[in-house]
Amino acid sequence: MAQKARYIMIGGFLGAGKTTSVLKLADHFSKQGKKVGLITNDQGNALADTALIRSHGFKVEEIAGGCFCCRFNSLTEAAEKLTLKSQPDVFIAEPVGSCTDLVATVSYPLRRIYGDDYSIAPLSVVIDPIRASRILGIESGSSFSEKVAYIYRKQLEEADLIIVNKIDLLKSGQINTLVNKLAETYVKARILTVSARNSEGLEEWFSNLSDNREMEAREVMNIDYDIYAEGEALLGWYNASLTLKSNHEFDGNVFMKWIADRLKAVLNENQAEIAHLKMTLSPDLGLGDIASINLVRNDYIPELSQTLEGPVKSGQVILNIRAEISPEVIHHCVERVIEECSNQYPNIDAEIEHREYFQPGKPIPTHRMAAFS
Ligand SMILES: Nc1nc2c(ncn2[C@@H]2O[C@H](COP(=O)(O)OP(=O)(O)O)[C@@H](O)[C@H]2O)c(=O)[nH]1
Ligand SMILES: [Mg+2]
Repeated sequence: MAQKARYIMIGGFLGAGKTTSVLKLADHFSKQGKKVGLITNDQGNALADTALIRSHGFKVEEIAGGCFCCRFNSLTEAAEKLTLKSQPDVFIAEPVGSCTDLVATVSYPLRRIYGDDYSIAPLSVVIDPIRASRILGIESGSSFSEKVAYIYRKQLEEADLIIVNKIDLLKSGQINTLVNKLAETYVKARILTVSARNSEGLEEWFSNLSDNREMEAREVMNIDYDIYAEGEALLGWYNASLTLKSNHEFDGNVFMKWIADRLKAVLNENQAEIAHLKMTLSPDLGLGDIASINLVRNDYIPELSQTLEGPVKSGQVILNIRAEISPEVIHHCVERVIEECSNQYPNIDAEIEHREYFQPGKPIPTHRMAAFS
């Protein structure tokens, strides 16, 4: 019988560093000569992560309009499509950052129904250490309200591997305090510290995912779906794609930074707790390079994680914002910044092609199963 494909899920809250890690993991397997298929997921359409992953040359399928657990059949269809295209040895899936209960609704059903096709890796949950320290009460600073924090803690509770990411941002004392708190609270999880951006500590993590060992069977986590749904409904979701056209070449990196800085200021004015603001710019001409900018907390700066080498004349922007505030408020913030942009950059014509803003609906999983025996 042919070797089973490996199914790896990298979970974690919005902005934790899942996509950054997924790209590193995909590189890791590619270097070993393995074929990789990636699956992204969003509650809406037009996802910056998909554009980003594609720009790195990986095969990717996007499941739009709902989470993996509620669109389980789309997940297996996406894997089948990738199989038809390129027969991946490894599937790496990034679930929506506000999702939890993935073991019972995705891992176990995959194992039970498709166990002959896939071997299921342990579930990794990536965390931003500053966000986690606030949620766990180790540090003060603005944070989400209790029902959103409930989802965050449930994600940690079901993790086989808790990946404390971005350790480049912390002093070793702070890392130790966080790791100790996690270890005493989430006793079943293995805790690893990494910097996905700097490729620090990744080997140990990736070696835990690479062999063909099946994830351990555990009791299904208790979760209150009403609190989970209320927590998700406190989050505003905003996705847009815009076309940019200009008579003159302009610096796309400076342009992106200007927009992200203004969005941050306007969202802050409106007391939105920013979970993740992510924006990509794909020039129409060029070799497929794209710029990507991110903001993951109100008190941080928008960072360009990928920049364009040359100037741009036209292109496509994808803008994704997730924040604890009503989606209408996010919409008004974006409208205001686009209007300001037309004054700041009168030569650039920005036209919205697609736009949606909403609160995620109540999660209704396709399956919810106990561990395989
Ligand atoms: N300082 C630092 N930033 C990181 C690291 N990993 C990811 N990031 C940044 O965190 C932000 C969110 O990352 P992303 O991978 O999009 O998170 P996701 O929402 O969980 O997929 C981006 O600005 C990344 O560049 C890291 O190891 N160190
Ligand atoms: Mg992502």
